[in-house]
Amino acid sequence: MSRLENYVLKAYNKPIRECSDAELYRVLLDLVKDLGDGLPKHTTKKKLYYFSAEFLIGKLLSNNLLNLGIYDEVNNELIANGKSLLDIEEAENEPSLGNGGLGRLAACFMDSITTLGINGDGIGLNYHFGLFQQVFKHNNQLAVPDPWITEESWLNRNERRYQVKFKDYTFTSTLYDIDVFGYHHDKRNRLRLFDLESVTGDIIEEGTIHFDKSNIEENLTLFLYPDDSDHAGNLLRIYQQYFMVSNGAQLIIDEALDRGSNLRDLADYAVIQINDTHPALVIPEMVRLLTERGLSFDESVEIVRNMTAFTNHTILSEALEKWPMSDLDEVIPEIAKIIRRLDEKMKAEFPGNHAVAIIDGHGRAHMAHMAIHYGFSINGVARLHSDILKDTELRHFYDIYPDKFNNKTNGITFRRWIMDANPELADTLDSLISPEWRDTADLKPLLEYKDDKAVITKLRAVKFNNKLRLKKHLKTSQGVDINEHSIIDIQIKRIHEYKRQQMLALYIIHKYFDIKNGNVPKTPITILFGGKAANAYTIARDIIHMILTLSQIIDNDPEVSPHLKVVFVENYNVTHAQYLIPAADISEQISLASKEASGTGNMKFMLNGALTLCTMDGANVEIAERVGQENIYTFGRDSQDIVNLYATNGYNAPDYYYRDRIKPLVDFILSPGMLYLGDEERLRRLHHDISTKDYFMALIDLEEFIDVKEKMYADYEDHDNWSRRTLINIANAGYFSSDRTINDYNRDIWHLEQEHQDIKE
Ligand code: Z57
Repeated sequence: MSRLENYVLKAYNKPIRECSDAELYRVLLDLVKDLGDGLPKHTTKKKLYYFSAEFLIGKLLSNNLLNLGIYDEVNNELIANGKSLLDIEEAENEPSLGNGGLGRLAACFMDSITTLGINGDGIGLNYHFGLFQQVFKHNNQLAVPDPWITEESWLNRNERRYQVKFKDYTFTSTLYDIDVFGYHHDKRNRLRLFDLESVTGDIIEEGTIHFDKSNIEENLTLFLYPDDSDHAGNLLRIYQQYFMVSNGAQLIIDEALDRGSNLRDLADYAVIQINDTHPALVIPEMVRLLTERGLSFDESVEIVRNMTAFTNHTILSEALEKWPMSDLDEVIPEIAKIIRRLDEKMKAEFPGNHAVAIIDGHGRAHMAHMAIHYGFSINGVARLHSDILKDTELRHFYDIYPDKFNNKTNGITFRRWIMDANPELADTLDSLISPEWRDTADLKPLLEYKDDKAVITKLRAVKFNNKLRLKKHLKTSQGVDINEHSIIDIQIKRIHEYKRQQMLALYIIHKYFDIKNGNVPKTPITILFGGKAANAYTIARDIIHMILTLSQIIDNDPEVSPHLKVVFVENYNVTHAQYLIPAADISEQISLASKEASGTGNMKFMLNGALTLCTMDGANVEIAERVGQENIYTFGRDSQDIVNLYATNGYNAPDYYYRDRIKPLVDFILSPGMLYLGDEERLRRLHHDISTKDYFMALIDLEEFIDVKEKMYADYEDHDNWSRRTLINIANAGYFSSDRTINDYNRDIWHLEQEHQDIKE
């Protein structure tokens, strides 16, 4: 009897074929957890703690089966019994413990850390409602709570508990662990998600979330802040952050003591990576804990400095947290006191250098500044971004600490983003270049086939099948029909002015006019958007409204709808992404240069054989460098131009708005048809914003964008050459494996023992 049959029989006393999908899900959950429990533990002296407010892990069943190496075995047995793993995974809720790129990066990193055989856990919070679910109603985004935790889940209750002291409360935490498995490797790591038992969830209301300050006890881990590079500071956020880092720091000390540390040598036992500013309070908290255990302040500070490294993910100042000292005094006075001492200590060392102060002239504590002074490493997430940090945003820090600065270009895990999301492409690669790429991420051997007609045709067939799969998915998930023979053109990411979804919308208006004028495209075009807007971010919600209204106008127009379709995928998340990305022909990466620190969706599309349409921003620069100018479409002002324009106040939206090619497109937002179907207040506000302010300069690159899109659609008609260039993109994607990224972090920052080093690039 097979392992699975055995489990099913024990649980339900019947054969596999008589079980429901929900029953099989439960059995597989148990089976995987038991396998995990049987794996050996890491025994190394030093351990990594990756602190992050977000871990956007996605559904785990297939991914865990894949990493444990039993995916095929289980899948085949299910098929033989008339079941499907995909249907079974429908029973799993996607944990919504992240907003966007930063949270997803943390999830990819945990996979790679484990796959490389590094001893490292993730430290975070177990938000009961995670990020809100996005629902569209009257062409508007509504935010609905997402109670993702079910009775049986990947969360394992841990017996560890810690006391966390605030000014007005002392809480006892609880801890949930989620196992993280590495691909083909036997040692497991864990995500350690701290929680509070008293959190109930009663105070959630449809669409809005009420925060009653006197009720921290019931609110602390209730929800994830719906921000992405967009700031909504308040006391609850300080409560959450301190709760996370205090638990994490106590865990580090306990585990290090268990392994033989005497605390003076703590930096030999632990290294902390701070993912953006959200966990930066771990620095004063660790100082507090060490002084409480008898070490001097200065000694504690040096230990903490030697064990802490910081990653910056943005240059948008509103996302770089600055806490008013008065707020810190109100919530965590002891920590506020330590921050003041850290500030004094640093000011004594750099007298008069106001640019590098922790506490500024307005009494606000800059979390990034604290993390740079009191850590040993600061890195950006793509080469261009790291250069901008050194030359512009953090140049005063670079002047005093040049050796702390380094770059770690982001990456993505190939387990989820090709093996799980695009099995047909993965199998094709196996048969062409041998399955070795699954361990090495080396896809370069594929280049040998770039002129092989049969291979080109095969890649095209795989793409077509993925379009069919997406079609079916969109039909069941939101009742939308797309044409599987159309060009699939996708922009999926959080909605933000700097990412310029509004610019793509203006292009769609151009195309709409063009088709009305009789210029029908040879191949029909489907443009898909996906992404949530922070609910308090009005203009972002206006942009969603504009796109939804526009798509309705197109659907209603029989002259246009056979040639152009616009879909806004509702509630975009990791699960949707796994269907969308493999089906894409065109990857939209059109941020205003300098503003997108890296991007990681860009890498996923490339790996899945889409061609990129991009500005020279973030990691797009490195993608372009690898595939060569003939195999990517770039346009727009570069980051130097944009940085200069901001510095000199040199951009004036009306200069662009009044151009002949632009004005009619922007004015369409206020056309009778749009006003008839849409919400006048939203549309007027958006029109006014774009035509007068346009802070993120959607209009500056619009004409060039239109031209390059037309060229791209025209080039698509040469099918063989298009597919040949997708092959070149796939073949060069190896560098963007998060295994390479983590290998770099470990080599340059963490210096941990690493069991596996199969990385090629
Ligand atoms: C977030 O998702 C990112 C940066 C932030 O400061 C916050 Br808050 C959230 C993103 C960047 O915008 C992306 O460019 C980057 O690829 C991603 O973090 C991972 O580094």
